[in-house]
Amino acid sequence: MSVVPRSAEPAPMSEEQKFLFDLKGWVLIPGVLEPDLLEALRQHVVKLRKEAESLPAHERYSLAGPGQELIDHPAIVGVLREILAPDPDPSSWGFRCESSFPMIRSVGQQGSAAHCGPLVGPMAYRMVNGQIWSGLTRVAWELSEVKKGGGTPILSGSHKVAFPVPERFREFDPLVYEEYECPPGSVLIFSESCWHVGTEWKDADQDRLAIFNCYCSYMAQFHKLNLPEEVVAAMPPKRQTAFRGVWGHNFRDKQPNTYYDETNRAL
Ligand SMILES: O=C(O)CCC(=O)C(=O)O
Repeated sequence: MSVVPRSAEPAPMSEEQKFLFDLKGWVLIPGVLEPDLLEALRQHVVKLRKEAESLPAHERYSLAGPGQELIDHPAIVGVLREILAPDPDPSSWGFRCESSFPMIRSVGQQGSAAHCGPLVGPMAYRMVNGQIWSGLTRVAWELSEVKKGGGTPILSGSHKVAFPVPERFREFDPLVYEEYECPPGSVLIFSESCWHVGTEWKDADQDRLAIFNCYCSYMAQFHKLNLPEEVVAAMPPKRQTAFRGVWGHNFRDKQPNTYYDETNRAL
């Protein structure tokens, strides 16, 4: 566990993380959020879910207010650069953030049923020539302590199955789904091509508070963004590029896709 200040220079994804991500389809980076940011995020999630009207309209999003710090937090940038796309130039990210939701889960509440994302097509997980491609990547920020069995256990390795997943593993089974535990302020990064499940929250002492963000590269899109432009307008310029339009190159104007403006926004 080591805190990564939000002003830190992002570290490259380590060889160990690459190995684990390819093997299992996920990595967990424990305890990275600074205490003040963690507290601000926890309060933001509670407000979003319980008293959203107390926030100005453009802050009623998990990508707004303190939530915007997570979009390109240095604890995840090195991983996203490696598994989605490197920065095309110093002013823009290679990744795009395309959906986000805040979560409060209380004791006895169940999350999503077991499911997985695409196994074929542009979003499907691939490993080619020593390079990971995790076309649709989920970044789950755990803002409460997670004990084993809580959180979002993953069927490790199912991002690259050779056989169809048998019916009985299409629901949570602790023998095959890998559980994790972590302190508040941790981040779980996984390929949506993995089977994963929101298990029943069993901790009566605290709710699960979390923010789930989803990423693609600037050349692909899965979710419709549905984010008002005022939310993006409140961000610094490089962060805004995580919400740009989805294309690789504009031959007519000899222009690479390295900017965000009113003509180049994700839908
Ligand atoms: O409910 C959960 O813990 C997981 C949520 C999730 O992965 C999803 O909605 O795609």
